[in-house]
Amino acid sequence: AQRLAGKNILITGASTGIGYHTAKYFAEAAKGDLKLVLAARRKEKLEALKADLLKDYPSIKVHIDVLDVSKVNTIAPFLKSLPEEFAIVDVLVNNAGKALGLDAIGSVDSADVEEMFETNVLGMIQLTQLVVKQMKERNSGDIVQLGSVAGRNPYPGGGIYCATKAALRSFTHVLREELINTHIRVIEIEPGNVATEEFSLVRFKGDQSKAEKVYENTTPLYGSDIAELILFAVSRPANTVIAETLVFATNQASAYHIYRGS
Ligand code: 8X3
Repeated sequence: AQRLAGKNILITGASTGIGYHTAKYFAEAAKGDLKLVLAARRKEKLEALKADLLKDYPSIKVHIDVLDVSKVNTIAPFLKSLPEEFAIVDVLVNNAGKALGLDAIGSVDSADVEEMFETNVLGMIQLTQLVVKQMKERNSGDIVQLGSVAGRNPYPGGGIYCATKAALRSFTHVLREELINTHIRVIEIEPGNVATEEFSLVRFKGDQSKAEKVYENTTPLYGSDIAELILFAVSRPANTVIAETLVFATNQASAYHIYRGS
């Protein structure tokens, strides 16, 4: 908690899933001695989360703002509009991301291709470029990248999503290389199957039964499990960087292999 004291944490995709739980875990660990910038597309969800956080930790400072990272040219104005006390980002959590469909290459809707690349890659790159600039000036900061097992084990039907996460992984490695002579830490978290409220629902465009099948007969990871890891990584001492973390549910061994009781 001491290591987080007073820090300003910017989380994208903060209204739900891993981002939402990360906001809660940081608030709890810092006992409210923290600043959170929570960005997502849905304002009502952010407002509810902010109210919740303030109820539990009256001393916490929370700034919420609507941001759709896929609209890349809105990212600079979003950063510029941060109130002064939130303007310096100590920890950037690049969490916003999505998978759409499981279509074979040749049949992937081109709007889906664009949406996945704009969200997972172009938006993430733009935000990182802008934030790393200020981190370099101060020679401090943490950048947490939400990768995926999909970036290491590409699977049939994941032609685009896996490519976005491989791109994130490559970009992240370059960033760590380039920042080698700084105090900035680059942390990549690569979850396997995580049952968040919406990941699979979004992938299957609202088809509840398809979404539920992903986690059927397994005990998956939950958003809170990944939030706990992000918190752990960020709260290591300054001489330690959790550079990569491939993390599975106990009954998963690769993107292709999940034990479902048979
Ligand atoms: C999410 C994990 O296996 O659906 O990044 O690609 S998977």
